[in-house]
Amino acid sequence: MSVTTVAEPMTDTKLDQLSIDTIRTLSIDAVQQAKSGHPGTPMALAPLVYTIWNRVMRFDPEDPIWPNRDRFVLSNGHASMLLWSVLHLTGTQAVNADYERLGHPSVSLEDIRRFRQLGSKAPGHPEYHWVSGVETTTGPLGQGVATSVGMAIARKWLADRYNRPGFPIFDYSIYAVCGDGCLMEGVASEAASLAGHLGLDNLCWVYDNNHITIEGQTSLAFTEDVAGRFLAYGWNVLRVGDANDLDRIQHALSVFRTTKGRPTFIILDSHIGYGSPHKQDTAAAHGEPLGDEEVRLTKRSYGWPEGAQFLVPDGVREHFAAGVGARGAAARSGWTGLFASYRAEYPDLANEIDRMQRRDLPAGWDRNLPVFPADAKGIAGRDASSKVLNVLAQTIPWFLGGSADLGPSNKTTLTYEGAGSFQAESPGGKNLHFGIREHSMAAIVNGLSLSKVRAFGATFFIFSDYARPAIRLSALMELPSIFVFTHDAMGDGEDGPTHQPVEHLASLRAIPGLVTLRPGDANEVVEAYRCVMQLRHQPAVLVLSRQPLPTLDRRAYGPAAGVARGAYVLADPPGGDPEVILIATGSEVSLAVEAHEKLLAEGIRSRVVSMPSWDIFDHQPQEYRDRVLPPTVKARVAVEQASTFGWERYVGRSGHVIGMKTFGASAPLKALQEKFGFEPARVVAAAKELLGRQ
Ligand SMILES: Cc1ncc(C[n+]2csc(CCOP(=O)(O)OP(=O)(O)O)c2C)c(N)n1
Ligand SMILES: [Mg+2]
Repeated sequence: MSVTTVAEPMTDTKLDQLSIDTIRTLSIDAVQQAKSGHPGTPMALAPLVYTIWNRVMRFDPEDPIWPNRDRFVLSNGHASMLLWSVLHLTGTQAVNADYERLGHPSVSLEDIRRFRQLGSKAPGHPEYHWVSGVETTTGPLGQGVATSVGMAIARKWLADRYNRPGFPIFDYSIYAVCGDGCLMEGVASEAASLAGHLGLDNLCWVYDNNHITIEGQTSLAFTEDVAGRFLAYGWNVLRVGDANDLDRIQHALSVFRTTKGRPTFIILDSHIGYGSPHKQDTAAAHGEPLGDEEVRLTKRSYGWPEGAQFLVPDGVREHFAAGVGARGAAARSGWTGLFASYRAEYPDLANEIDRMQRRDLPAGWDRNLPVFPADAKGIAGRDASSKVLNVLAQTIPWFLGGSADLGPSNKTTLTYEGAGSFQAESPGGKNLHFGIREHSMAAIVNGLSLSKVRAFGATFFIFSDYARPAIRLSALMELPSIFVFTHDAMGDGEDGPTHQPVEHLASLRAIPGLVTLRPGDANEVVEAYRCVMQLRHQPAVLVLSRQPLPTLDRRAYGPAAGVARGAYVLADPPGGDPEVILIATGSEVSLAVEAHEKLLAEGIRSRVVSMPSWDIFDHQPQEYRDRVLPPTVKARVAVEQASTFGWERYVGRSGHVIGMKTFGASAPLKALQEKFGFEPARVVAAAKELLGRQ
């Protein structure tokens, strides 16, 4: 067979096979060239990915961010060459972070030749922020499928709010491909359970049932009845016994599209390393190059020119153009026309969609935000947050979220008239009930964010650990996901050390690009939200108190708007010129203020800096940072009910940190504050010691 030129008209069947083998051989060659990567799964799943993309998916390579496109998630991200091949062969165009089309392909053949090399648009794993056409970053197994549930929830919500009779503005489907690894991960189970409960019939997972993982056969560790499990979750379960049978794959996908009330799970029996005479069906095909000789033998088995590398035979790109290209272009142009009529009939809704797609906020989104009067008794961070959330959810129609079964404790439940609960029968509800599934909650919030809905997820701060892998991905993807964590420190006293975060702030502050905010009073909570809502490409964590915190009198102290700069001067000695600086966050801000008043009374010139966010402060100009923390003032005390880890950067080597070096304990808050030294007298003593004024 001639593969470089098409001498006679090719049948569609031949072109199907040629296209599939192009994906396979590009994958093999790229891994071989890189001397690292995962060839086996792309070799096995090329027919699946080909069928989804070229026969089924509604996706226009000319506009990979068209809002009503079908979504494709490669949850087994190690098989990234599947995605790079198909993005290349479809000629998918590049788009930048401002959603502008750049006029060049997203993944070039040169990128594929430079698979896994610095700067290549074909990196080791699919990366959302880096390559257009990637719908979500995958690689940590289980994340992709869990995120796909968020995408499916978003689609249901969007359809409910924006579709009108004759105007199916949002009616896309979500396809996710996963392997054994994804299905062993807890996060996938959490997400599948919720998807079944919610009856997400716009969601289809295809399971690559190849019985192989890295250590060998799945019989080593994974012998459950996967089909039975998904049936029990309430999914429709289908099976395709041969991963090379395009028609059966297509049929299963068509069953998915007509199935109502349940998500679909397709078990696809495949052979990892398909076509490799010595490596097929072995773990050796998973994660290393086949080797030169095996590459030759494999290409021979495909009827491929053995010496050719990175070959895209004539006719293949055209075949994709005639398949997904033509179908996607027609669908997008039909939709564009439909949306123009929709805009004429429903201008306000169309305007909302426009803004949402650009991650803009509606005009006047912050007009009703509360201002809290000074109050010594004060209000808990979570209660202030509740008021803010209920305002924002009304002024920003596409802002929604929920908690992992802690709504009443987190105070994140939207209580205003008509907020509603998101359920299968009420997909317009704005309260999401994630159940006790923190990890998938965070992944689902990411899926919502990827769908341009503005979303938050909530739990106790201590359980942010359960969500951390997905929080990390939100930062890596540069998504404006919002995580609301209450019970920020020792305030949950009697629950004891299992419920008292210690290292969590340090751990989240260490995630690049994540904005972590721990506001010190109710007005700082408001300002923290004001700041967070305006982020377009960064996730944020809000760390809020369970117990009331005094609402500071802003006529006497610095304005809470300083939150926007990460840290600001809250209190100074008369005339300024401090000799000691007290730096605090969250519940320790009022403690620092108390200590400051005592120091002033003793004639010590102290300054209080409220520092709700390290991340934001670190991004301020040097001049501002030096104004808040003058380099000449070396006597500095930081106070925070959390691990002291990292505070040296602000207090310097000569400073002092009052924080946690051990786990907490089970006792009333007052006793804990005394035991661990979170009392004004202790702060005063530390300041005086630094000044040598004992
Ligand atoms: C959370 C997580 N743990 C471990 C890994 C490392 N890892 C990558 S692939 C893989 C095996 C996956 O097996 P399977 O999903 O069956 O993929 P196949 O080899 O069949 O393609 C492992 C353990 C990972 N990427 N993510
Ligand atoms: Mg496997």
